[in-house]
Amino acid sequence: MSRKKIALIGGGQIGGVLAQLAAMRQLGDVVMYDIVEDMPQGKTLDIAEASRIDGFDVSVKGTNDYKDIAGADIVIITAGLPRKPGMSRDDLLTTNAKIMKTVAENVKQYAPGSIVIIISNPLDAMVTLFKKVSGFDANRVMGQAGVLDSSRFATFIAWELGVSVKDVNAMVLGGHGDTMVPIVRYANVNGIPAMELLEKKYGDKAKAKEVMNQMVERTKMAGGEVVKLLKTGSAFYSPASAAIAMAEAILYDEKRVLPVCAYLNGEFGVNGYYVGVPAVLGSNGVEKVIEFELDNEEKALLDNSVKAVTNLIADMERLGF
Ligand code: TXD
Repeated sequence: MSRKKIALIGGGQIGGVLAQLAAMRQLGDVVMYDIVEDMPQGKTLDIAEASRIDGFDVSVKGTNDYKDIAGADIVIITAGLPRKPGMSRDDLLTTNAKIMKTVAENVKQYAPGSIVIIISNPLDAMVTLFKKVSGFDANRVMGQAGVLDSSRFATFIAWELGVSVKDVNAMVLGGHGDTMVPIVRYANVNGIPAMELLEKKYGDKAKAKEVMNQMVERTKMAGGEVVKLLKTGSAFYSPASAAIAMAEAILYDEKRVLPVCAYLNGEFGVNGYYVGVPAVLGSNGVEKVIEFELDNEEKALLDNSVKAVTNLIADMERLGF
């Protein structure tokens, strides 16, 4: 079996952690592309020089030439600019859509057999545009949001209940924005409903609900909480970990059930849009979207989130993409 190849488009904050994690877990040979001259070469040289210490023997290389991504099995995209002072949402959408269009054309040309995980914001729009420009089948183009948002939710529940986060299962669906939908009803600790444990802890249903609501709100705003503390950028360790978990599920054909920004064909009543839903990830990418019954409140929240996504896509189309 030949070694797998992972191409990273964008060698910024998240790209750097992706390269290090992919190397340390020996997922395959890593190529990091960025438009900034020398920077991806410098970052990957730094990572490669730790190989003796960390004990990995995959190759880690940086490049400014798309030719070097040829033959990639997985492409993870973080290319794009963050919002700068004075920049409107439309300005950012236009800038990043231009970048994503170029990225998609090059991935199509140089890595036509790859499976693509997109991280760049605004996520739901960037995934949609990549699929449109590349013409790749929907199962081979997905976005990362839910794995991270769910991990944040699980982390807050674990802290609140004083249990290991390894035993907490929690899922967040919907678009990657303030309208995301943490599914409280199914949040559990090794199968025991988290709400039941909160009620036991506080001996009061109303108080338990209030504490859960606080965790739901913190999850929705978790990206902003990190931005506020960092002041010069957004979260980068955890988004990289999330995308690596998705890449592993694909490379090792794990059939993991993860919340993924996936193309919907009528599932959850949505047709022709990318939305965060549980899906089976394996060697064919998004192999199956898993539908389940939502109660009325969850359904209303998901509809609201889908509306935010359709508005975003309409904005992008209005801007000519
Ligand atoms: O969960 C999620 N999906 C996210 C998404 C969580 C956190 C941050 N999220 C978004 O990821 C964030 O809003 C950004 O749109 C991306 C990447 O975040 P990162 O923190 O890595 O941004 P950087 O450090 O600014 O890196 C972006 C890199 C930088 O090195 C640029 O030189 C490069 O993108 N860039 C390009 N690469 C290739 N091709 C082109 N055209 C290009 N333009 C800029």
